[in-house]
Amino acid sequence: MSTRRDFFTGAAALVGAGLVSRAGAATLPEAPIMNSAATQPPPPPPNGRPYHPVVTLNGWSLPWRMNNGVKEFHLIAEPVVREIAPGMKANLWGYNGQSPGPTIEVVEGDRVRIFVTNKLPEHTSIHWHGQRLPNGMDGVTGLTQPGIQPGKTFVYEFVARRPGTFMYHPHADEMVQMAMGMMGFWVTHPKNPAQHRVDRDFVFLLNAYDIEPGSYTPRVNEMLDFNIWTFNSRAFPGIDTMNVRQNDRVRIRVGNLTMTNHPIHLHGHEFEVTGTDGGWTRPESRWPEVTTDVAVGQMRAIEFVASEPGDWAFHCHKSHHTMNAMGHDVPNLIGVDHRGVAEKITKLVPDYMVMGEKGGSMGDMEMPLPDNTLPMMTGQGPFGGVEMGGMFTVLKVRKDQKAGDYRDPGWYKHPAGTVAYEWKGEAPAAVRQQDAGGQSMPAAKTPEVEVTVRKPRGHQGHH
Ligand SMILES: [Cu+2]
Repeated sequence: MSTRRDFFTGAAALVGAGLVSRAGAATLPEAPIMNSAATQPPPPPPNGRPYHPVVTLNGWSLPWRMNNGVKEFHLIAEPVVREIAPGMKANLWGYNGQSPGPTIEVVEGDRVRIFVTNKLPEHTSIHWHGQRLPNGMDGVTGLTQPGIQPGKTFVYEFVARRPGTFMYHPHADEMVQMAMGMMGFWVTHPKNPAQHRVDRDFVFLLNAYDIEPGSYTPRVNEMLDFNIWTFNSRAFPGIDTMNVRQNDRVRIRVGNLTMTNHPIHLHGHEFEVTGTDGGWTRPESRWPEVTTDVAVGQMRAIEFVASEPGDWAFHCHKSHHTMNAMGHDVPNLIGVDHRGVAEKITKLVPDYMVMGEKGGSMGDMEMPLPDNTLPMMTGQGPFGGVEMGGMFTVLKVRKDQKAGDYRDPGWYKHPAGTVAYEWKGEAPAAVRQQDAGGQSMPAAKTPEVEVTVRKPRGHQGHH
């Protein structure tokens, strides 16, 4: 983490805006910036009421300054470069060096003052999604405040009345600003740290971008057809794993600021939805799930005891959301013998790619990719290609992971005899299904075809 030291040289001009003195502060609080997309383990709160910090997946929590009992934060809305995964960077808009912005953590009853400096080329505002606050602090441009013009700093101040999980995002030129990645997480911890206590508390936002393969900047006029699906603006294998100790009580809070719903699925464990952005669910209202849908603008907190050791997949269950760009516009050719056909189709469909007629494992396809483009499905596991991209990561449950240790323990070492294995005995005689007339159905033939692959030239069909 680095501190924006040069900020203070510009502070005088911002003080001159006349908004700071109204908040009773002589100077603006420092605006720390983050220059890494790696998960930053949570620091314990240095002052104020105690709480058990959350871990933002591939993110960080914003430090504050205590000023006469008020927690002061400084967010800077600005263009950032976010690494989506090794091999791909995106020009996004965010806060304090990253997109999404830093997580803000406060405690129920805290008085909070947030300075928001706009370094974007257009006006912005911040809406504190889900909070109870004075109407004029709700951050809706035109309705509750004028837009924060470029170069200006606004102050939001309210008491964090309700404990729970919240998000923040602009309510100004929303389609552009959210498509560019302006969003962040907010957690208000309960005043009593023993309440809703868990051992590990992970948070992240779901976000989506439309970035043409080979380019760096999202198309912001996209309404539905996004091609980069991310947890906290990271795509697998760039998403950090969630590393826990066996029998830890684990909470994962997921907020959705994309334009579609995401059924979030955990392997190996059942969980309960214990919270929404409306608050904690009542225990008698909960039921077991292994997948929970997170609709647009919603947050879901799920909880479970991580009792099963192993490397458990955790992902969106829409299969095209676990793929990176170019996963669509590709015809299904399973069972198709395309000897000689590819050439004809290519004349009709210039970007046509031939996938294997045996299922076409895209993870193994060696396609020449434009610069700054992620393979569609990728990531290496201990048994080979994972063939995933996008919204996918792994929950690693280990007996010997120390409390408070979030380091990656490496791949799971399966006890002998607990891994699916190849049958090496004699194959049983094939039994054919009989049709209604008692005649034997012909077996499906697997044609032998050489699969050729064309380099995709773009993303036609989107315009
Ligand atoms: Cu999804």
